[in-house]
Formats: sequence, C-alpha cells, structure tokens
Amino acid sequence: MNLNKKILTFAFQSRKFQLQVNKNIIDGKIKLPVHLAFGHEFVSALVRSFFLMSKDSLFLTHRNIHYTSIFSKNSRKIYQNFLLNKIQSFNTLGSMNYFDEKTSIKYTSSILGNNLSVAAGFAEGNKSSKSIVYCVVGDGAIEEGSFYETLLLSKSLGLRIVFILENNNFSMATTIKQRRFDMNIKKLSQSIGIKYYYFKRKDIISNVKKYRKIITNTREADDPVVLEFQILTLGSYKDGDNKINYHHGPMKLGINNAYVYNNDSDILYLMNKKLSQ
Ligand SMILES: Cc1ncc(C[n+]2csc(CCOP(=O)(O)OP(=O)(O)O)c2C)c(N)n1
Repeated sequence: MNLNKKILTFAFQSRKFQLQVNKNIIDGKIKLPVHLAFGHEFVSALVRSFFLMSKDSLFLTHRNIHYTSIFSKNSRKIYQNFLLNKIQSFNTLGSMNYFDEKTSIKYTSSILGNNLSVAAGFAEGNKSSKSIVYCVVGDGAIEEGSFYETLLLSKSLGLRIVFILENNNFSMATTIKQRRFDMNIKKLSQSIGIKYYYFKRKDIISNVKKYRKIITNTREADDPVVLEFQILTLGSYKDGDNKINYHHGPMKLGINNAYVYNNDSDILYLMNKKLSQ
C-alpha cells in the first residue's frame, strides 16, 4: 500500500471507531468521560504510519482515542469493557485511561503532563535500540512545569523523544488568548537546543513529507524534537452566549457517514481530497 493510502486508511479506521464509541455514549452505554478526538486523526494516522511496532513506544494523555483506536489490536475489546454492563468487573478507576499491556502504548494519563516524565524515564532506559519514544501533549498540558523540565532533561540526557504537541487552542473552555500569554514554543525549544517544527493544518501533503524526513533523522540522532500540529477539534457546546469549540463529549452523529462535516473543516474530508489522488 502506498504511504498516502496507508495514512488515509488509519485515519478512517480511527474515525469509524470513534463514531461507534460516540454512539455508545449517546445511547447512555458508556459513562466514562472518553474524550473523543474528531479532527485529530491526521496526526495519529501520521504517527502510526511511521511507527515501528517492534521498537517504538507511545505515551498518551487524556484525549487518546485517536491513537488507541489504531495502535491497539484490543481496542474494540477494551472499549467494550467501558460499557456499563461490564464496568463493574473491569478496573477503570473511573477514568478514560487506557491500559493494554500487549501494545506499544506504554502509558496514558488524565493528569496533564504526567506522561512527560514517564516518557523520559522510559527513553533513558531504552536508549540503545534506535527506538523512538513518542509523547503526546496538548496546548493545555504544556502549561505544566513538567513540560519544560522534560524538554531540558531529554536534551541533557540525549533522549530520542518526539514530543507531539496537538495544539487545538483550547484547554477545557478557554482559548490560549483567554488564559495565558501565547508563548513561543519554537523559541522555547530552541533555547534548550531542541529542534522544533510546525505543521499547519491544511498542508497535508507537505506535512507528510516533512514528517517523514524528521522521523528518519530522529531515528539516527540521540536527540529530542518538538513537533507542533495545528488542530481543529470538531464539536462545540454553548456556555451562555459563548460558543466553546472544545470537544469533551458526544456529538449527534450516526455511524454510517465518516465525515462530521463535508468540508475542509473536517480533517478527514481534507485528507481524502489531498491523499487519495
Ligand atoms: C494536572 C491537571 N490539571 C488540570 C486538569 C483538568 N483538565 C482536564 S483536560 C484539561 C484541558 C487540557 O487541554 P489540552 O492539554 O490542550 O488538551 P485537549 O483537551 O485540548 O486535547 C484540563 C485542564 C487535569 N486533568 N490535570
């Protein structure tokens, strides 16, 4: 299968999986706060397409279904365990953390920033094998001090970590502008000697080429790298007069149509347009 087709296939696989989970939430069958990730499928499919299942590992945050759906062979079974009639016998601790020991997903945490230091420890312990540790964070999670600490530590120890920053502008109901100074991640990374790359949402084709080059180089280097992806998370809710574009719950969608929107605001629609040619 050619690369573009492969990426597209993973993205569709993730979307379809999420639509089913979304339906289970709407039907009241899943009560756990699964954070759906409609609109995040490009980045997870890209990571999956260059990921070496035998070597690499993945450290995730609370919003993880776009990865779990395509990285774990047991995802169907595990999300089945999230169903209400199974939940008593399945120890979820009431959270959407995902645990599957037969997968490359080594850790997920709903405590923002928690996966950063765990990823660093794991990378230090697995230095020799040319493997890559991928650590996913959001624009909210990087406000935790452990982001800076882990960047500094990983540069100092020469850890092969790819920090995947999924920047959807939102942290719960707040935009970056509303809650903090819009810090410059490029300058922050570079101040510690870490390479930084930005992936504009609509640049699908050039993003694939850029990502391939970065991962090829990273595998040969003993160095971390920061990749920031511009993301439009689909779904919103009203808070008084405010429209909050933060997807934290189910959407009124069926399971037959893969697209949430039939236009470029849906990354899957955009990907299909660009990658299926
Ligand atoms: C240490 C910590 N502080 C606060 C929270 C509450 N919280 C849950 S999700 C979230 C927003 C996270 O935003 P971001 O990292 O950008 O990810 P997104 O949900 O946008 O994908 C917050 C603040 C938490 N889980 N952990």
